[in-house]
Amino acid sequence: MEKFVEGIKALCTPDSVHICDGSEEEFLTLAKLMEEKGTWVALKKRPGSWYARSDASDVARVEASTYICSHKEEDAGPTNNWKNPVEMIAILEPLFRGCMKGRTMYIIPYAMGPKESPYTKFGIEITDSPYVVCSMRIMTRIIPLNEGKDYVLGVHSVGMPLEPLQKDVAWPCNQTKYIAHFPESKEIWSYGSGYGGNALLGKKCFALRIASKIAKNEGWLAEHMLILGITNPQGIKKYIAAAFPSACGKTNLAMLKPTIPGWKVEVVGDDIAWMHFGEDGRLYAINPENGFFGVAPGTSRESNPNAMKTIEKNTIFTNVAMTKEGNVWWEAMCKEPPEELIDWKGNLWKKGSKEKAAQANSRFTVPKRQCPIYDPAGDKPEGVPIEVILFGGRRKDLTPLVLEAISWAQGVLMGASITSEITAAAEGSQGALRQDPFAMLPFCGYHMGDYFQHWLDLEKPGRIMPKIFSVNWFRKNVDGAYIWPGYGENARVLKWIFNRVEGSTDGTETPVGIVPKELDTTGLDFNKKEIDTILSVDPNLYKAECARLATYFEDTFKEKFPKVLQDTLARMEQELSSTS
Ligand code: O2Y
Ligand code: MN
Repeated sequence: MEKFVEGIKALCTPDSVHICDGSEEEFLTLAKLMEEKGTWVALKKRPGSWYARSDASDVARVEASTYICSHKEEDAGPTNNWKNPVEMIAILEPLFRGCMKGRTMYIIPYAMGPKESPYTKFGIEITDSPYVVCSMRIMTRIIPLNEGKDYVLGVHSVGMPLEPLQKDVAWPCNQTKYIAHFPESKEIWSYGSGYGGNALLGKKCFALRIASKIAKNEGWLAEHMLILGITNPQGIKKYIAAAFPSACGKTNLAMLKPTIPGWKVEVVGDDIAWMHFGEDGRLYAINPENGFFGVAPGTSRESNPNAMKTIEKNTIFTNVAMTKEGNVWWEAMCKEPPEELIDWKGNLWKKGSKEKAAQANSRFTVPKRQCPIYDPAGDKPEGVPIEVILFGGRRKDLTPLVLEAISWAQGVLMGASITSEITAAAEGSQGALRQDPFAMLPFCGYHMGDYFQHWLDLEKPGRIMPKIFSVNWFRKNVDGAYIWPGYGENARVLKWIFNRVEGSTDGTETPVGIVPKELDTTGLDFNKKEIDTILSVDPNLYKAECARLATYFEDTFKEKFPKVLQDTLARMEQELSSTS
């Protein structure tokens, strides 16, 4: 570790070096520094909260510039960009040479996972961005330098050295961007972006891309999953881990406020789960993160009242809009926007404007313990026992509201088959289908065919496997309106799932899984025929879907697509043929 830090210092030639301690004093010093530079604005209406506006070109993950650098191309697989590590270092070294001139190099030692957990892992992030230091203080646990071991080593630079007397900009970054992962040496090199998952290396880079490879080697799982606890009116509690592609309401589900009496949800995590089998054969999950980095637009008292309470204080807001009074605003936060705002680009915005006031990927960064429904068991070193794994997608037709896998293999196939319709017109072909196996497509640090096999191999004698379900909140009727009300009403679906695990409710077996015989819809104003439709399986439509999926798997993963999954899919297709 010392050698890495010394090497990076010699390469990047910063003006000064600061070893971070994660203290409040350090946070405030850096916050003031950023305030002076115009990077941060203190939010008068939210105690301890800050507002940041990024460069307009630096607003999201950069998948095209994200690489897995393994010695063999096959180890990165068809769904990752690949470069040989030697070649990648030859590209990166010249970019990093002198890149921190005129800046301070911050060394952040951090832990991913609860204190004293055997599953916690450690990282060092070297960065020249004070925004990253302050964000990492929320999203990870900053530790003394000598506390951790086996560090995943990371270096991040905004890629904008300063000449003497050169004035800095509010959001330094570089048009050239690289997010390079070296799973074999457990290193991360990130250049050119100061934003989110590109720059906060503990999150997607470490906790998913590097950790997924470590997990494969060590026999556990590093997943793009929320973790929630659900308690029934009798006081029985169960834990669910759930994978959804982006823009499918993961944070809303993690912080769900049930509409059905007597049911309670508590949140452990909203994005990442590390899961290990315990000696008792059960699967235990920890959330390696310490905070939430949630999407702001769409978050409201209706969609996610718990998130709204969580972000009342001590929150960093990035790329939302700001009010004259020193508060924040974003689309769908409330029915009526203020008359005037400063939009995410720093321009005056007036009510009725066609432009969005907040950037679509604008974010809040907030300590997880501020959430009113944060689960105290979320900090248990051994983690929480997972009884249910949920896979979700976004389909306007075909996939039922909820479906239970009949076997572990069928459940793994459900994860591998996650499909989402592209929603934003800006992304191009609206409505087109995007495959996102296990919601891990951008985050799996090795060959996804091997990843499927790893999931299959988890089932072993003596293990109590969680039950696997798929859900789809997004079915539409002929008029294009959502059939299922969603949000807090999703608790009704969780209730059915809970009761299936308890063995206290029935289902109807179909070739593609088990659908509810009955769902608690008491008090819901709904069209019975439409609800019946979304609770059933159309064999003809599903047959076509099986054929579509078979082609996708064969074309993408070729001989690495596990035979067990091929056979499971073929059997489903056959059974559908005999029922249609
Ligand atoms: O990584 C980013 O900067 C934006 S994307 C993101 C952020 C937090 C949690 N999840 C995601 C995601 O794309 O899954
Ligand atoms: Mn995510």
